Amino acid sequence: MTSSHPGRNAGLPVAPFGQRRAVLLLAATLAAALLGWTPAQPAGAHGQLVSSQPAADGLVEVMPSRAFLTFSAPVKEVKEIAVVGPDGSVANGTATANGPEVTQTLWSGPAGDYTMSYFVVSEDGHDVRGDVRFEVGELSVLAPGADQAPAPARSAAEPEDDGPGIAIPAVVLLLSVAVALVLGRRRATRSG
Ligand SMILES: [Cu+2]
Repeated sequence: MTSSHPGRNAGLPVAPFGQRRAVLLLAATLAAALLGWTPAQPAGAHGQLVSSQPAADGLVEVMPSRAFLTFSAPVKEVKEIAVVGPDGSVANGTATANGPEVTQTLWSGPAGDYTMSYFVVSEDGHDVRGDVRFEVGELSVLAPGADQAPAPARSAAEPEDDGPGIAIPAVVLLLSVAVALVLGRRRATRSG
């Protein structure tokens, strides 16, 4: 484009700047309207995995007969639920979706590490996929350090929550003791 070259435009009649800007704005607005531009409006909600059974990083003593996956939005279609362990796949048949919940029937499987991979289509038409890792086995059988493993311990002990509840009354108590001591001493000096 050479039209912006100052030498070529010099002699041409040019609309005042303000007027030109108004025309540009109007043109842009019309173009946007013609293109049907609107802020992206998904047809449905985009789902994410909210919880599962077996739970992520969880330990189950025996392989359950069914696995459940709960999403934050309805599942339109299940592409695949795979549950693979030490002896291969334990997925028994095709998974079914009921609203936001997906159910997969399972064969029994030996103790060990399992990965449940999900691939579903969310309400808004987007693919949602991921892995849930869990373990089948008895607590006593686990190697040392495994009892520090995530899910059960994490929900049981949340020390931060108790922090302020104890700390604030303690501070208040200390402050009142200090105030009482100061007042008491003042009163003592005044009377004595
Ligand atoms: Cu989406």
